[in-house]
Amino acid sequence: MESQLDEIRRSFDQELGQAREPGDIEKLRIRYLGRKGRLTSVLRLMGKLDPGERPRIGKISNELKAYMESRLRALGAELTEGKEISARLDVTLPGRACRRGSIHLINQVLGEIEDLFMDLGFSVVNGPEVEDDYHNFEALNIPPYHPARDMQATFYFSEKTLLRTHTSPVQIRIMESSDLPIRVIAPGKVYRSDSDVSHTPMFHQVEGLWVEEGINFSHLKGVLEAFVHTIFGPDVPLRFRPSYFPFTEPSAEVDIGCFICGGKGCRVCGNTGWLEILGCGMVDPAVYDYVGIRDESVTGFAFGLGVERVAMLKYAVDDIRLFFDNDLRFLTQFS
Ligand code: 2U9
Repeated sequence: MESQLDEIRRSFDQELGQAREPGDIEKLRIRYLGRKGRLTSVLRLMGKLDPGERPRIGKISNELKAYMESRLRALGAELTEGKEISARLDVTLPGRACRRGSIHLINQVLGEIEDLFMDLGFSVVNGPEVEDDYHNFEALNIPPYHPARDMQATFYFSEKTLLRTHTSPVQIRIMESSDLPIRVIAPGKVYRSDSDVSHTPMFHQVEGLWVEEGINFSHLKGVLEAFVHTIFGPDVPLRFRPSYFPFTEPSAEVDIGCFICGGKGCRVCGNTGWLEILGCGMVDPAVYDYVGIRDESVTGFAFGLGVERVAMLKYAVDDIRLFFDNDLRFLTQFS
C-alpha cells in the first residue's frame, strides 16, 4: 500500500506540472481527492490492512492528502491570478506615446540673446534675486527719496532687503570684485509690483555692461545694432532716442521700425512707426565712484531690455500674462 501511495504522489506531481489553467486544477482535485479519486480509493482499503500497520499508513496518507491540497491551492491561485492579469493586459496593443515638453518661449529667446552676446565676447554673469538697497539702488546713483525709486514699485522684505527690480545690482557686484576690462551680460528674473497686459510682477531682463578704457557711444551703437539685426532681422531699422536713467549719462532708448505697418503708423506703434525695445547709455561717472573705479580714462556703456517685451514683439504676442498661464495651447505653438 505504501508503494501505491508513492506512485500516486509521483503521478500527481507529474500531472500537476502539466496543469495550465484553473480548470486543470479542478480536474486534478477530482481525479485524486474526489469521491472516486485515486487517493480516496486507496484510503477505502485501509480497513483491510493489518491493524498494526494502520497508524503508520494512515499518517502517510494524511500527509499526502495535505500535500496535494496545498499544492493544488497554491497552483490554483497562481493560475487564476495570471489569467486575471492577462485578461486585463493586452500586450499586442500599441504603446501610448508620451507627450514631449519643449523649452518655454522666454527661455528660447533668452538663449538666443545670450548666444549673440557671447559671440560678441560678452560673459554671462548671475547674482542674487534677494538684494540689498545699496546694490539695487544706492550704488546705481539712486539715493534714498530719489523719485526713480517710485518708478519701480519695489517688493521689500525690510527697510534694507528687497527683491531686485532690475539685474543692474549684478553688474555693481561684478565691478566691485573684478579687474578691467569688464564685458558682461546679466540675464535673470526681476520683480516689480505691477500687473496688466504688458506688466507682470516677475519678468526677465538682460542687462549688458562693457567697461574699458576708450569705450564710447559708437561701441554702444554697434553692439545694439548687432543685437537688433540678429534678433529681429538684418533689414529692421533702429533709432536712438534721448532719454534719462539715473545710472547712465547720456542715456537713450532704442526703437525698431514697426513690423506691423512698416513704419507708416498703426495701432500697435501708436501711429509713430516705431516700437521701443530697450534702454541704454554711457555709465554715469557717479556709479564708478560707488564701486571704486578711479581711473578717469575708463569709460563704459550699459543697456537693459525686457525679455518678455522682445518675445512679444518678435512673436506678435499681445498679452504678457500668456507667458505665465502655462496653457499648452499657447506654449506648444513655440515648440
Ligand atoms: C550698471 C550701470 C548701468 C542698465 C540700463 C536701462 C538703461 C533700461 C529698462 C529696459 C526695459 C528696464 O526691463 S526694463 O523695464 N532698462 O532702460 N538699463 S541702462 O544700466 C546700468 C546697469 C548697471 C552698473
